[in-house]
Amino acid sequence: MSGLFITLEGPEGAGKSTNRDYLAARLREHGLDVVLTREPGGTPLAEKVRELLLAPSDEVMAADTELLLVFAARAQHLAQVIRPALAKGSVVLCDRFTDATYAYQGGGRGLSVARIAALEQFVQGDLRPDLTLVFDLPVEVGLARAAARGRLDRFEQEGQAFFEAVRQAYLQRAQGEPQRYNLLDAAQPLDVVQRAIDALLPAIVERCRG
Ligand code: Z5A
Repeated sequence: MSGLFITLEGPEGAGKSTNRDYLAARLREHGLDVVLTREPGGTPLAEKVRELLLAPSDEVMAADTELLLVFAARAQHLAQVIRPALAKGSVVLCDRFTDATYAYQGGGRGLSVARIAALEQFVQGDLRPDLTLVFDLPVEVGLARAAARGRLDRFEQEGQAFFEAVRQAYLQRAQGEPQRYNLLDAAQPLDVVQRAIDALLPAIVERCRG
């Protein structure tokens, strides 16, 4: 038995967590076993790495350090949560995964795709998401949603140009592999976004059962 690995991606405040919970509820209505998780994080150890990554600090974190921490957390998450859940046939819904690395460390920090791809292969082997929902929205809309939550984390303190590069990296990846990615307009009201998710449900359920 092998499950289905679905990731949710997009810039800040795009609605990934909100819609991950919504999709989980819809899939459970169909009797599917769903595991909800997130990156960076998803295990106690990986959540500690997340704290290191998100905490604002006077010491500038080198881009390579950031990249290695992201993949260190991912290795733990894969070993403890994602691979076991897929092996028992669950649907894994993960809020961010390696597309975020291409977007933030690649697009945002300017690290090369080749370097990220080498670590991806090292840590994941051939495992890739079966389906990725990309929640796209203008940077200023997402930042306004994030700011409304209060204190900004280390990434959220970056400027507009960083987030524009992140957004463009997501869009490029989605265009490059349309069979894996579904691009959703996350600037729409939540009920409109969720109707778009509803439209994807039959195909997702069929793949889970297939
Ligand atoms: N990161 C990285 O650099 N490299 C990596 O490989 C990985 C991650 C995996 C933490 O991620 C950071 O880690 C992230 C990149 C980096 N950078 N930052 N910051 P995160 O996913 O935890 O952080 P986040 O993107 O800031 O999450 P978020 O702001 O919580 O966004 P979200 O999950 O997409 O949004 P949400 O919580 O569902 O919604 C935000 C608010 O908007 C909330 O009040 C909702 O009710 C509202 N909302 C949602 N959708 C709508 C619509 N459609 N209309 C109106 N309002 C809405």
